[in-house]
Amino acid sequence: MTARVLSGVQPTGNLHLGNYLGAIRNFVGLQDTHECLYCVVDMHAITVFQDPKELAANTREVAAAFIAAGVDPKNHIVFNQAQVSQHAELAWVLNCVSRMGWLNRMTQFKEKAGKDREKASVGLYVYPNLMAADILLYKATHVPVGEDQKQHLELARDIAQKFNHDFKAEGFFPQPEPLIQGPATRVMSLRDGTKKMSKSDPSDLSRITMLDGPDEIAKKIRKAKTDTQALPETKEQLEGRPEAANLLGIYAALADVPLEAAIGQFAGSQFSNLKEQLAELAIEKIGPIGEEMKRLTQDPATVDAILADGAERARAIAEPIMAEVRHKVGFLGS
Ligand code: AQP
Repeated sequence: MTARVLSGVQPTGNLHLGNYLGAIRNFVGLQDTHECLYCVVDMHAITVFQDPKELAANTREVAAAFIAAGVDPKNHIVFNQAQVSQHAELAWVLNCVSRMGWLNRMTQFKEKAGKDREKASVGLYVYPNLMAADILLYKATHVPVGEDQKQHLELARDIAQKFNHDFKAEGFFPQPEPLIQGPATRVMSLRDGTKKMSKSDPSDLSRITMLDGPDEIAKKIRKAKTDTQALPETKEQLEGRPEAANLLGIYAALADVPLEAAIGQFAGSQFSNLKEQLAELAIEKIGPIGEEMKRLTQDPATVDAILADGAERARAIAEPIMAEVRHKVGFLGS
């Protein structure tokens, strides 16, 4: 079986360093060894209301981020989910395979729905089934994601297995493997090292976005929360020091060195030294990607053409697999 990669990012605005280090950056390296499909998951985004105009702009922005980071839309596939209707179609079938008990365990739903669960959309609840459909529609074997998506990936594996079992189709859907890579698989908020860096955090200072300029990047790192001790000498000493662990993890990921190397480099020094060098490095690595994203989004027709072309090629892979699914399920006319 060909090793096929699929991953997605939601166009919900405020694309940040966590999305980049946890996911998008890893998309790039996989292109040499795998056939890759990278998807702007606009259908996932609407599980929480999105202003239609903003959704369209954010969809182009995420596509631009993929390309600016180094994804090659000619040799691989970049598209937005809503242009390939088979995602929705397979998601319905998988809604009927997946179990309520499985979804009830999903921590992301609990976090996002919060206390007022009754008011959350049904889409938010079945989101992991749509994510399973995204992956299985292409029989993708590998899924590069941040740590927070691990549970959804495990669910996708369970759904694949149950579909194969229920429809007596041993080996039809492969078991997708999560690829959770690098020293920054869970980038934390700059304001609170125990909270994930996230698009929806009300504090702009909590995240570095891909469109931040040098001054904003430097300011956010300068203001990042710290503790009162000097930086540790060993990985074990990071225990109970979430802010130190986060800043050193980000530094290691951006410098492309193991966490141990970053710890060694700053052992015993003050946070101010780490912050200064981290700001310099982040500006050097993120700045040019943001500039290229801005350039690309100023030319929406080109981005739209890339997405349309990607969707056409995605459909060509998806439709024969979806046709087999219809047939296995017993839908007439298939
Ligand atoms: N903080 C993070 N560290 C590492 N990886 C992260 N990812 C997200 N946040 C971090 C990874 O980015 C990819 C795309 O994520 P998404 O578009 O599904 O968005 P999300 O996880 O909903 O992003 P946020 O920022 O967490 O949004 P909100 O605020 O809405 O909850 C995924 O591979 C994800 O693992």
